Amino acid sequence: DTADQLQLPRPSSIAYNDARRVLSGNWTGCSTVPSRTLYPHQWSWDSGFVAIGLRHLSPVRAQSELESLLAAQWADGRVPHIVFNPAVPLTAYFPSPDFWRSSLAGDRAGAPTAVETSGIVQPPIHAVAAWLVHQADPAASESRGFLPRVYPRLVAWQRYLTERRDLGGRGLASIVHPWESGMDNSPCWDPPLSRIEPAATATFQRADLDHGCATDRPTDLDYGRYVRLAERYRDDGYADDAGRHRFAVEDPGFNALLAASEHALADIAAAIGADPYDHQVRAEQLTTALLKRLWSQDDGLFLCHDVLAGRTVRERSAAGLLPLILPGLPDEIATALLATAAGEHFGLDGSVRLVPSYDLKGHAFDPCRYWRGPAWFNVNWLLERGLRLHGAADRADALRATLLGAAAESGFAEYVDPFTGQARGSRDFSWTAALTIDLLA
Ligand code: 2M8
Repeated sequence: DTADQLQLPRPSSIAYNDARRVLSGNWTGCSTVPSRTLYPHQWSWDSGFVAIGLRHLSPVRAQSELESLLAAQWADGRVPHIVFNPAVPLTAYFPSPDFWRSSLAGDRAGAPTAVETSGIVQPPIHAVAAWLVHQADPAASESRGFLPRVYPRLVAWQRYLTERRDLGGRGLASIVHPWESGMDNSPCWDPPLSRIEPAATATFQRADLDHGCATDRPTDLDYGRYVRLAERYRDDGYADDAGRHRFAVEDPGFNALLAASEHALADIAAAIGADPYDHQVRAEQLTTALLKRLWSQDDGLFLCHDVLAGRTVRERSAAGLLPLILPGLPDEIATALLATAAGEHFGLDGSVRLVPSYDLKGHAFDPCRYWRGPAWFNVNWLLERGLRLHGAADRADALRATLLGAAAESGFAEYVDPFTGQARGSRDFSWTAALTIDLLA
């Protein structure tokens, strides 16, 4: 099928060609692995970012990236955070399908039986990605009926989050596991995680340390708690009824993507002749709830809320800047967020190359350790769009230039030291390559 081949790149840049090579190498035939070594299956929000890059190379592959993920959707609407490739040995990644046992959870939450998945979710970038994929080549999208096919699944996914996951009854979705934030070991999860009795390290075998440096990864204590929480959720049939969860946090990054996806669903609905009104209302409601519940005037930042403790988590994470992607943000909030991004905690005024995942001045800041300080390309790509949306074109241009430089120089690293741009984690990482292509296209 020649339509499925990667088209020749338009911009004749070395970075573009190298990024394209990374995406080709990580393509499995219907989706893309985040990394051949560290993450050999399909991940939910990774596929969203990957589709955003792939749309410039092959609209068919970009559509397939999203549709293969949505094909593993559960009957309750949840889109699992991992779709497992049955050809990959169980020992290649932990936790493997025999841990999650999704196909056995079929009755309650309606997990698919034809494919093994995890039972938790990740940030809902998917409707945003679907709309961008469509816009890149409307003819290719229309000829395959892409939007009418994905729209009902995306709606069910968003409704799972706004209805089943509003655990605080405050108009926002809660994450029930740190992995659901995509920012696994962010210091924001330390207080709510401290209440979780860790599973003994001897009861599980991490696979990540076979490929990653221990100082760049979460600790064994973190993993013990991740395992305990996931086991509980699994043994409870992945039920979300009130009172079942031991960890429930409202994350501004997750909810910003939820609201942005509701805006995208409004655009998709209008394009296929459905009524966009409900989506517009929900986007507005989510934005209002973010402002009312998570905005901190003192910090000039959105903060996480620990639902079970009924407390704000007083840690500054880059997730708190992500509502900048929302068009409906009041001017004074956008202005305050821009000032915070440029200030001493995130350094966008020139003291860092890329925005760190966590407060430069925070007690837990570590420039090497995963989501506790390093800069990530998806977060910076989202901020680049947010800066542009809110009139900070010069800053957006500067961030775009450093993003492109750091991505290529680091060999498309998973994450980098925010000051030096030194590569951390795995190389040839898919979303780093995909977002490079998007910025160059
Ligand atoms: C990381 O998370 C996985 C668990 O989902 C892991 O550490 O094994 C995170 O960076 C997450 O955001 C990302 O989606 C995933 C795959 O790239 O890796």
